[in-house]
Amino acid sequence: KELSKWRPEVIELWEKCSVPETINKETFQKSFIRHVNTTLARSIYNVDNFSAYQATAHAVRDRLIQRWNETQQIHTERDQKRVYYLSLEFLLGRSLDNALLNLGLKDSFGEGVKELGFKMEDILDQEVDAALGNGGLGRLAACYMDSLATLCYPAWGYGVRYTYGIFQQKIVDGYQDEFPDYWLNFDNPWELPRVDIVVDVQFGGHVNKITEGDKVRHEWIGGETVQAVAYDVPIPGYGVKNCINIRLWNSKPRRKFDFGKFNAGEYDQAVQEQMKAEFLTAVLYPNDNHMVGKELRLKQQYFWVAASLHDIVRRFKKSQRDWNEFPDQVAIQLNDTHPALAIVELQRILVDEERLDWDAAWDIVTHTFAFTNHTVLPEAMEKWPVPMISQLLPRHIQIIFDLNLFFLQRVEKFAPGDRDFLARLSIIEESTPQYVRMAHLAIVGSHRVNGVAKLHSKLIKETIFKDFVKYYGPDKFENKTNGITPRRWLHQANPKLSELITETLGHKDWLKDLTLLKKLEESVHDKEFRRRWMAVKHSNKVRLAEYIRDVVDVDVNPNALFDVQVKRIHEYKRQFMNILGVIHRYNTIKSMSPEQMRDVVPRVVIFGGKAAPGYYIAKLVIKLINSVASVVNKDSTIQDLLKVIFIPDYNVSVAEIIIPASDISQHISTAGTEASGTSNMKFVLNCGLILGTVDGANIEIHEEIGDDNIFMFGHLAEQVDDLRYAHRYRDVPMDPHLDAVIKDIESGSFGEARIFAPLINTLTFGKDYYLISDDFGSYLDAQKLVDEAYKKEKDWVKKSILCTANMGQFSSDRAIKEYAESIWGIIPVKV
Ligand code: T68
Repeated sequence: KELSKWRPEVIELWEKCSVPETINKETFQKSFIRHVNTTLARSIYNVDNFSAYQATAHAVRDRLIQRWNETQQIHTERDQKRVYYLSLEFLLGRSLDNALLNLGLKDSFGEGVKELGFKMEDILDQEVDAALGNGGLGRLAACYMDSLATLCYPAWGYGVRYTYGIFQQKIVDGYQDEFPDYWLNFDNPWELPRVDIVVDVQFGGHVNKITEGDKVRHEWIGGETVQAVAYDVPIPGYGVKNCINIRLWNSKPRRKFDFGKFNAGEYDQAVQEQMKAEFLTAVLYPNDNHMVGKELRLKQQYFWVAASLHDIVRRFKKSQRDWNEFPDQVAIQLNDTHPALAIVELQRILVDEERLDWDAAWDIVTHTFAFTNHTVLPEAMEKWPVPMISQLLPRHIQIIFDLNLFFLQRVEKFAPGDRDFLARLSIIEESTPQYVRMAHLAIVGSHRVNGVAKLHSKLIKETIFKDFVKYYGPDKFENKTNGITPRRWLHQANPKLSELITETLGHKDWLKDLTLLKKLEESVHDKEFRRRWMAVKHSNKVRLAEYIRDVVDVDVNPNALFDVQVKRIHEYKRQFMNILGVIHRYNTIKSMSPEQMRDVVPRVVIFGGKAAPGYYIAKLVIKLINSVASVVNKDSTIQDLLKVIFIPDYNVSVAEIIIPASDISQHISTAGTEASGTSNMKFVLNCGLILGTVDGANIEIHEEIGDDNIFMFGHLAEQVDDLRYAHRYRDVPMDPHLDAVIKDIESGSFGEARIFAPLINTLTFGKDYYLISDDFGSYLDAQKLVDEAYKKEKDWVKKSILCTANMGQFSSDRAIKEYAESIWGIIPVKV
């Protein structure tokens, strides 16, 4: 129909000209030079590495756009059910290397730039990370996009285009300092601005109640309007032509300028309102696993949800289907509760705008949404004050109360007279002021709820969502253990290991079916293979040692055991326990005779991670690590047997250097607190062993790789309540080794003791909520086992091989297939 307006010869010409050119070294070079000359307006006389990066990126982008277009066309033509992944965070990292590998262009482009006088590594190094996320949750969304594209599912991501990503961390005098991440400073070749796709989003105003015959309807007249502009980020699949889309929304003032104010001489105020609109998507809130009740955050959430739903509904309406087919065409996944307002927004659109009756609309809504929970920590549970929502979204708060009323009426029938049960399930917390519990809203509005690892999914059913399980029955609640993409986290981050695996298995299919790694087990008895495996690890350690020298100016020995803990700094993740263990190790070595020292395995203990800017205790942990590092690293009496490194500004690109170089990594959260963890998977896939607690995905990794290849310690989740109770109400003696370490800090061995007093108080006056004292003994024992095992080199390499070989389950491809089949009901559409 659309084509009929063109004459046949025009269509023919169009088709002739749009045949994609073949891609090889020569066509790449032409495209590179054309972009230098035209896109960058430079010439051979002034191309530096950065311009070379830009030109290469643009050459790749041209190809991505072709694939993106084809994919969108075919998905539109087929009009099959799509999944929309709503995530307030996408932690994508760099794109160039990933795109080259996924498109299979790495070799030809590498040669191409070399002939033009550049090194591919230098070019890749120019790219700044897209860091639109805090940690695990945002990175998970990025891995899932990679798998959705690779598995050819019809899928879109929806997020926010923050002007500032997660802050940059610098260490000044041992303390964390934050700097803005203005990542869009230079042009971003990985986004396609869609200036024509603009959605008006309203806030505030009032609601009109309109009576028509015996019917009442509501009309929301917004007070303030902000525009959402779409920026599309193409995500190429690996080894397929499919290229999916993440649509990020940017806020912008409405084109309409308040000339009334302007003419009244209030020019500055008129401009200020415009600027306020731009500020809406300016910054990513830098807190992970912690709720911050800022009004601007709530505004961000609604802005993004409203723009995304408008887009989704518009796409659905093009097919002119009946509304009750909506859930057959659309699945929406809520990545945590951040997009939970989408449930209310869809109900509002269906009832107020499309004039469906309430129950029919609610049936559509609940069959459309599914919700992933990522935490059981109480301080992370989102709840918003009713007065704040009322002011910002007056119609939505009415809908929330109505939804809650009808929901509680059903619950009342289920448990007549049980008022406590009703109060516990209610979407509204009856405090002063009242709060809206977003997790409750997400559960009530979804047909499926899932946790992110087996233990976590069990815990949510037994604790925070226990009453909902009683009401809905257990089938609404599922487990979907997280996964990681092997393309970025092995092939790209660890090219040497990837090559060795491909050579050994005789194919690259393992990159699409990670369970094929199992066959590596057969090679553990091959001495030459083991030698090469070790050599790869060693060269990755050399690469990290060079990086460490560059960023913190400390020399570390690549033959030492590299012991790594990199993740957001949080009390529940217990970096504090790690550094206390380091002090214990340091004091033990210091008390040794030269003879005894000969038997010690040299260690480099590496930390990295950001603390939320307002998280005082977490920031003190960073200071303590750096204070210990500065004492230990210059103590010549310990003969380089111990080094402590804090790598600043941990992000996706830095992770790609650190992870392949680890011998042991630590995942030591208090049992029951880390929902899953995903870096644990990355480390083990990269043949690093782990030292961990019985928590999150550690448990399933343990099941897969076996007892001999992992170091587990500490109390179990089911013991935690009793232990906490004991700390609270009884005088529990502190672990003696821990006591000695604390006394050492208090004596000023690592700088002024008073600095660390608040930190130490968390163990004493704070009643050791994270049970460091309870686990310290078994932690030190496990560390001893690590040292002993590392001395047996041959066995260690075998363990390391078995780690990689048994990680097949933890591919994000497996996770995405599970979501697609049991929650979304979508099928692949291959381009
Ligand atoms: C993480 N959560 C979990 N949250 O902590 C981790 N929170 O165990 C899990 O593996 C991962 O999610 C993926 O499932 C987060 O990363 C956040 O970053 C976050 C951000 C904003 C508000 C609350």
